[in-house]
Amino acid sequence: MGPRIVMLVDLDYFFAQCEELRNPSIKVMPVVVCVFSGRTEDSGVVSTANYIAREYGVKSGMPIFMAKKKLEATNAVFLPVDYTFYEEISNKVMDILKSFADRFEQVGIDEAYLDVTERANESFQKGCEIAAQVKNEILRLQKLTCSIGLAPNKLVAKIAADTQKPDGLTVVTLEHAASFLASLPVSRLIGVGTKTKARMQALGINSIFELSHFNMQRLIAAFGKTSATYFHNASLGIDEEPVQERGEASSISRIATLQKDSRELDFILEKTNELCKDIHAALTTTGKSFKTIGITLVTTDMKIHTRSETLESPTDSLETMRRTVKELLERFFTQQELKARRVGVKISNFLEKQRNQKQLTSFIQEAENETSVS
Ligand code: DCP
Ligand code: CA
Ligand code: CA
Repeated sequence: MGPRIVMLVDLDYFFAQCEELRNPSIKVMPVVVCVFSGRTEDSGVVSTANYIAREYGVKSGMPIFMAKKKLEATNAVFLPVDYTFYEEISNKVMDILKSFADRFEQVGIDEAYLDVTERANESFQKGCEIAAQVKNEILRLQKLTCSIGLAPNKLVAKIAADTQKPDGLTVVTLEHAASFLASLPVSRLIGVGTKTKARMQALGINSIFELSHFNMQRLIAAFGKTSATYFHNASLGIDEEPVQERGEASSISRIATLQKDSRELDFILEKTNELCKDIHAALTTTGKSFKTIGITLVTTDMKIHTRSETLESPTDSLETMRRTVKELLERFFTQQELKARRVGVKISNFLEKQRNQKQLTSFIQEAENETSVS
């Protein structure tokens, strides 16, 4: 069997592009979509901005007042987020994408992986043609531009899509995957966040090339076997994760009432840690792993708040569940002054447990054996 043909399709400056769709006259101006927190007129952060606004240095996550300063001398438009509208458009685009895929996996409101190996007859050339058709259809039917990465796997497809934006199509074949990645910083790999990046830097690893040549024993000593193996394989552009439909709308959740209303993290964690343990026990019987972890908080005013986090890769780890819940709670209580009355934890987005890591390891061993024979 030849290499797979996988694409990642990501819509360009999505929320802002949706706003342009609704009001095409703003297309020629800097457009900034904002999450207004309501405290003062300008408090809150930038959700996203169109590429005209980005030329002035405006970015997702930036405080609104800072974006306003950068765009002071322009006719910039600042608009509030309208998730319902964006979701409606997202659903229509996802339906189009599904029609092009043997296998389809949505990974966010504005992006999805498509496995097109079969319909491309395993031809990368044909895969490129399909990618071009996808771009045309989204433009024709929804008047939206997107950027696509086409590669032998999800890992490389995602990075490829990010290299040319907006309206890009970046193709990386199996033969070129490792050299394509080599010059990029390690932070471009999924799973290398700020902390991991700093730890790698301390080991003298900055580029993906350096990571790929780093002594395996030392890498294991620093990150543990599972992560080290993942990083090593990723640095070579090896990734066997299948493109797969998200698990049915199933989830496991538990909720409990606190002994007293509280916003004290340690007190609340005692309860959520118990809930996590229960959920984990239930999960174990399914033999599945999960990608999304959510919390529900019923506050003293009886309002229900939910927050969730989707991980880069599936896990069945109780520790990860607890850690993520802790992070979500911390974030919630820094944003809100309310006390919690009831707390709940939910995991969802289930996937069958995969044997990838093993497959990857044996792949590497085979490769090493070959070298030692020659
Ligand atoms: N988003 C957000 N806050 C962030 C990042 C993203 O609210 N810190 C929202 C707004 C984006 C959408 O998610 O439009 C998709 O995020 P992307 O990272 O794909 O960014 P964009 O689509 O906006 O831009 P790009 O053209 O770089 O993909
Ligand atoms: Ca996008
Ligand atoms: Ca995206």
